[in-house]
This record gives sequence, structure tokens and C-alpha cells, in this order.
Amino acid sequence: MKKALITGITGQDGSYLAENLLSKGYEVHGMVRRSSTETFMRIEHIREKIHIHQADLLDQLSLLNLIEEIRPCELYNLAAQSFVPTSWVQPFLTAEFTAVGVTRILEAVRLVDKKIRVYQASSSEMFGKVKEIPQTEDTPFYPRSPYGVAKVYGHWITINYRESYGLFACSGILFNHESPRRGKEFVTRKITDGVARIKAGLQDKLYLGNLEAKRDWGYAGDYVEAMWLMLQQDAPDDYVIATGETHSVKEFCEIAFDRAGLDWEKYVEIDPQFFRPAEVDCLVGNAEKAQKKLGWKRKVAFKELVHLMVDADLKRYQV
Ligand code: NAP
Ligand code: G4F
Repeated sequence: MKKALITGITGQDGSYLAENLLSKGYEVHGMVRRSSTETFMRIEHIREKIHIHQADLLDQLSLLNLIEEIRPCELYNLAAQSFVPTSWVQPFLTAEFTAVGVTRILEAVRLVDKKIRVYQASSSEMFGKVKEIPQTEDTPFYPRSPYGVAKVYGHWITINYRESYGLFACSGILFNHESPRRGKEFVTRKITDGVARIKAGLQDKLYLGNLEAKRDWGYAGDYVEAMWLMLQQDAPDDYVIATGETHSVKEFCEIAFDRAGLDWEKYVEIDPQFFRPAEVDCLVGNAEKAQKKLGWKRKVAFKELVHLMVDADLKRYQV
């Protein structure tokens, strides 16, 4: 039985990846940080099938001991401070988790067993103020937030450990991917949760920031399959994972409110506090390399994604 270790298993992607790997017959281990209250909501339904261990990206020894104890074949490093606005408020912490944390993982793998295959969660935020459209694996980076800068570090240190020590380390440059398990502060889930709360009479308005921002939004369930595929290849490499379509926040609102029979313009208000010090205006990826080499293809289209998120939130509020 193949063993996998997932950091960030309590997050959106970690929960889908754990399900995916269980369905493939893996023994799944998840790393969680110590907390006074458990944050296991997204993995509650598979809690009995997985093995949970405490360690922290900030603590080198805990990572080393954990990897030594489990000796996984594959390690998926999904843990990070992943919310872009927080990275301006907590830039040092973001750098420690999201940037240097990657080196701690890679060092632990290097010291324990160089044969462990590593997936690093890189991000389309690295493209920031984009240098070309659409973005590929060769597009130069121009990050626009402390989060984006930290991810660029994580991306390059992964490549560096591959080239310096021969680690099988892959970096997946994933564009935005969403689901009913997305955190409620991210714009898609904030909208679908807002739609459901308005429909249920629990709130009157939804306050948002930049409605003109455009993203290449896919479904998280499709994207975790790409992570796994990267680690099954003969050689490690980096891949863009995206849909190739871009849509504005406004468009997302229109479709989401419409799904609940509401007119978005009656409910959405602009609140300047949600604008960012530096914005990423438009992202759109070209996943041709992943399609050709990994045979990866997204299954859920944009409108279907918005509908499935709205439907799940309406169900949560029983409307
Ligand atoms: P998420 O829902 O925010 O999950 C982040 C996970 O990291 C949580 O499990 C969190 O644990 C854990 N974590 C944070 N700091 C930690 C620390 N110091 N030690 C151990 N664990 C820690 O993020 P996601 O959407 O699943 O994304 C997964 C990864 O992909 C992240 O690295 C993100 O930056 C990257 N990414 C995401 C997207 C996207 O669109 N979703 C796109 C590109 C890249 P707690 O439960 O304790 O908070
Ligand atoms: O949903 P968002 O917060 O996601 P963002 O900043 O694109 O980051 C996400 O995707 C990255 C991949 O590109 C990941 F690496 C990262 O971890 C995270 O998962 O914001 C999307 C857009 C932004 O342009 C923002 O300005 O929506 C705009 N927006 C407009 N109103 C808002 C709001 N964003 C949030 N969070 N809240 C608003 O009220």
C-alpha cells in the first residue's frame, strides 16, 4: 500500500486530495498544527480512514521526526497562509509559513529519504501583474502581494532542491480553484454564502471590493487529480493547471444570484476596505503542457462550478 503525507489536510485542497488518494488505495497521513480547537470540519467524513499527526511548518524538528516516522512515498505540501489580504497584515508570518516553510519540508525530505516524491503548491498569484496572456510555465513572475512573493520563493526553492540534490520535487502552478469547501473569506465562497444568507433572510446586502478583477476559476476536485498525476511521471517537472477561461467577480455575482432567483444589482454594495494595496487584475492560464504530458483535463465548467457552490450553500441554510 502506497503511503502519502499531506500537509494542510484540513484545508480545501487537502480534504479533496485525501479523498482522492483514499479512492486510489493509499494509506493517507495528514499533518495538522496544534490548536486549542480542532479544525477538522472538511475531513470529518473521512476521519476514521486517515492518520492525523501534529507538526508545524515553523518547526523543523517536528517535520523531520514526522517524515522519519511515516516514511511516505509521496508528500504533498499544501499547508500555507493562503489568504492574500492577510499577507499584507502579517507579511513575516506569511513568509515563514508560505516561503521558508517549503525549505523546511524539502530539507527534512533530503535528510530522511531523497526518494520521497514532493508536490509543492505553487500559485498563479506568482504571475501577478502579468507579463503575457495566457500564462504558461515560462511566463516571468511579477508577484503583487507578500503572499505572491512568498510563493515565488517556494517555487524556486523546490526547483533548486530538484537541481541541487536530485529530489523528485514538482511544482504545480495552480490557478484559482473553488468548491463548497472553500473558505468563506475568498470571493467565490463569500458570494455563494452571501446569496444563501440573503435568500434565507439572514442578511440584506453583500459587501465586496473590486468587481472588475478577473480570475481563471476551476473546481478543486479536478485540480487535486493533477497534483497526483505530477508525482506519477518518470521525471519531476512543473505544470500550470488552469481552465484557460477568465471571468470577472461581477460575472460570478450575476450567475450566483441568478441561480437563487435574485438580481445581484439589488444586493451587492462596494466597500473600499476590500480593495487591495496592489491588485492582480486578470489571470488566465494555459494548461497545454499538463493536458499533453499528464493527460489532465478539467471536468467542471465555470457556470457549473458557480451553480454547485450556490446549491450547496442554499442547502446549508435549508432554502
Ligand atoms: P486553505 O484552505 O487555506 O488550507 C491551508 C492549510 O494550511 C490548512 O490546512 C491550514 O491548517 C494549513 N496550515 C497553515 N499554516 C500552517 C502551519 N504553520 N503548519 C501546518 N499547517 C498549516 O488553502 P487551499 O485553498 O486548500 O490551498 C492549498 C495550497 O494551495 C496552499 O498552499 C495555497 O496557497 C495553494 N494554492 C491554492 C489555490 C486555490 O485557488 N485554492 C491556488 C494556488 C495555490 P489550519 O486548518 O490549522 O488553518
Ligand atoms: O478569492 P480571492 O481572495 O482570491 P485570490 O486573491 O485570487 O487568491 C486565491 O487564489 C490564488 C491563486 O491565484 C491562491 F494562490 C490564493 O491562495 C487564493 O486561493 O480574490 C479574488 C479576486 C481579487 O482580485 C479580489 O480583489 O476577487 C477580488 N475581490 C473583490 N471583492 C474580493 C472581494 N476578494 C475577497 N477575498 N473579498 C472580497 O470582498
